Amino acid sequence: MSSLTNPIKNHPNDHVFDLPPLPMDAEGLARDFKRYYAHTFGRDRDCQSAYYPYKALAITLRDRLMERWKRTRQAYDDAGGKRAYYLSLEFLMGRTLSNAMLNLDIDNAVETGLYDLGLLLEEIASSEPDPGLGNGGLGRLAACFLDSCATLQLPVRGYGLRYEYGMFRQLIEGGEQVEEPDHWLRDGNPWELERPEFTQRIQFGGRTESYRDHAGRMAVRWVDTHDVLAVPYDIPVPGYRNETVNTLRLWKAAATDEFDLDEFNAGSYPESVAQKNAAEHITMVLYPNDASENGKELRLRQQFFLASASIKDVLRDWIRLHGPDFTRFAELNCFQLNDTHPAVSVAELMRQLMDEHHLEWEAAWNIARQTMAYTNHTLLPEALERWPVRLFRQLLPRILEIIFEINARFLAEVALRWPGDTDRQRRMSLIEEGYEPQVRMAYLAIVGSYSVNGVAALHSELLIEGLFRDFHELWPEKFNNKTNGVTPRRWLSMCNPELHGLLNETIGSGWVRNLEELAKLVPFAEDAAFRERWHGIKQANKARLAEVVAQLCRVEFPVDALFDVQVKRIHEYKRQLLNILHVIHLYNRIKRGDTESWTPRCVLIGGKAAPGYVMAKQIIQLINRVACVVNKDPATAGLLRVAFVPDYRVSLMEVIAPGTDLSEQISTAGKEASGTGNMKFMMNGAVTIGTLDGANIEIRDQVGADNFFLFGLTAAGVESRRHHYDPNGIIANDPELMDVMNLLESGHFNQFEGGLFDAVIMSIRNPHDPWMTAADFHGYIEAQECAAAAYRDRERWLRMSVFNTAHSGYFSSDRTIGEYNETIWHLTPTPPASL
Ligand code: 26W
Repeated sequence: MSSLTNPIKNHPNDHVFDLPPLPMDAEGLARDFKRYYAHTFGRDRDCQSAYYPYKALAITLRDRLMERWKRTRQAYDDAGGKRAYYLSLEFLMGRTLSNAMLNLDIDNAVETGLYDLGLLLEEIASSEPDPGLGNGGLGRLAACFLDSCATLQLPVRGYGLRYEYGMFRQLIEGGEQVEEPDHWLRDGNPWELERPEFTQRIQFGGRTESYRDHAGRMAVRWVDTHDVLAVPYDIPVPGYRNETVNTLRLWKAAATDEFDLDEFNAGSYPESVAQKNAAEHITMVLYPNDASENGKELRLRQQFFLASASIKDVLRDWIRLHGPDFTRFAELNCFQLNDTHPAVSVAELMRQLMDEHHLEWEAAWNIARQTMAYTNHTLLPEALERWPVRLFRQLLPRILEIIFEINARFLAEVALRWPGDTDRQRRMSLIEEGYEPQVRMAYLAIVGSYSVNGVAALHSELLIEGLFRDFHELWPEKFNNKTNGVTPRRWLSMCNPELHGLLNETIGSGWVRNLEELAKLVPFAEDAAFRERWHGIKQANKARLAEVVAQLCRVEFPVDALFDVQVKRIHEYKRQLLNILHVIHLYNRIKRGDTESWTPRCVLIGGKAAPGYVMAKQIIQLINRVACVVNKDPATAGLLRVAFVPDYRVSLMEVIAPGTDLSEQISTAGKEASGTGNMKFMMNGAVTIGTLDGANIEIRDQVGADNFFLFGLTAAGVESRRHHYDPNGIIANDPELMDVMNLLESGHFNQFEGGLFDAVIMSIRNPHDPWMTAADFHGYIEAQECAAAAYRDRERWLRMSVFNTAHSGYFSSDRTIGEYNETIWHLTPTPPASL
């Protein structure tokens, strides 16, 4: 590549780049669309597939993004201000097309232009694959954050991996989860731009040796490595109607052109080609584990691959703009680590600065700990990443040396502060000793960062009182909270256009950028005509959801029923089991004729279980068996329906959130770091039934206790109950729970398959049940009864619904990102020159 001269670069003037702005009106858009459809893709009216219209439209829009993208880059370079990098193994972006049209403010023009050609935009948009490059909340949060950074015109770049296979597709067969690979890139991705010119070389394996550098100083080099190329693919991230287009840069692994000479000379040509293949496996597949680490070597390779490539990219850019002088680097750069997944970056930044750019330890360390910031997303001990020292030594020997050195210096600091407290040194060490010593990635992240944050007020509190207590004692100023948020563009404007319209008409359009303006809705809750329109929109959204449920689950959801929804990853701590116990309780009531002043209810549950998480998979099966029994029993007609929606993902949530009445947020208190689905439901006018956990607490504070159905133990209550938790006593003393357990234990939902749900049942009866499902059952069914009663009073419910939307302003990710910027990043908003 470098041996060729670039004919454009050497052109005597810049006019090759001077292009008139592209038209943004219906006619101009339709013209480009037709040209791409006919001339680029060679299709005509006989083509049956909606896929080519989608591709033609995508490229039409991408051209518009491209002009703004270049100007945004230019503005950031010209300003020379500080930049931030969001490092994440997951970005759950969802579909791009509708979001790009909304943010470019051409949704109406496109719709008109296509309509004139006899095409339906909605049909075209729904043929876009939904890229699932994330597991759940953490990955989707990263995507919402990028949207807000672009909308606030902050110079922030996302760095991630371009997985060939995203999150598996979930099929339900005979009530059980079956996983199917998701080859989302098969037909290409029109939104990405390959940038081979910025390819980086990443080292693995080998050994280290010391040598004297040109100045006679001792230095270390990492040699005999097996290298892999990292090729960047850029995805445009448009801000909301502001001309800014930021970048998400995803790395793909590619083999180098070299052969393993030893193998080659030994005559094993096929083996040496196969090795190249292995290099490309690094970015083949997303690990589908949510909240449990499994210590696989390939996963550590992915983490280092992301860290090394991204840091090299940033340092290359730095040298391009500032030359090889790093004195101002920390002042002008910062890295936000999305959980510990990219935490190896701390050591990798040190390595590059010392071994490749010849800085001394002290200088490199000062840069690392002034540029790295770490966000924790979970308190669950099983989700805390630890890597065997053995694995590090084999895969990343130089990185291990650096981690040992960081640890030695850190423990000396601890010893200085608490002389003789060896127990504390052992507790705080980056290395957990034992039969198989492990590197504690969270501790590496804390020691190497200037900021450590949790994702909701309670979560941040629990972190400093528990998991990170010792570190908080040492460095209290490092710790802070940033309550999560979600982007109102995707999660209100785009997914609920009817409500968007009503809001604009009622309070103006400022709320899209400044969500706190939704508070102006409060007085309208008292306006009966307004409530009627609110109701009409909700019912239309429920009808749209009911259609999807009918199609995917073969279950009819009548729109007058209460739509009660829980969608999220399946995990014991999230307690989908508690939800289904309530369903069984309602079924029992129906069977015993206890249906006076009944509220018809449709219960929808969805979510994926990690493929190796046996209990979560059984819970899915139980939900499906209960649904089957309930739905086909004539006694439940018009009273109760239950469905499990397969393959829950971003594009499904875009239909589910607007059509939901009651949002289920029922985790064991102290276990859900924040939750973000809870915020999407609230914005769309659902009322929450929930525990005092994560951001639920702040949701309730905002909307008021009267507009939230609260139940259950507090986080402190859960911990104090542990010592004397007696689920069997609770069951024996609660006739309704007893009835539920009896029906479950009788095998009513697993006829002819004795014992199928024994493990699930035993977990409820286990005195060591960490999730204390039985403890919260009674409170839960009482709160459900309150919700049912509230729903029967239509005007009361509508007021609650309006209040929920009206008080959701705090949960905009614009607010969250504003706080990250105010207290951690300190970036200057930098608008591009307009076209
Ligand atoms: C090592 C594998 C692994 C993978 C994912 C460990 C841990 C995770 C996380 C727990 C993932 C996650 O999605 N956490 C969620 O992050 C959201 C955004 O902050 C929060 O809203 C959720 O409460 C939290 O569970």
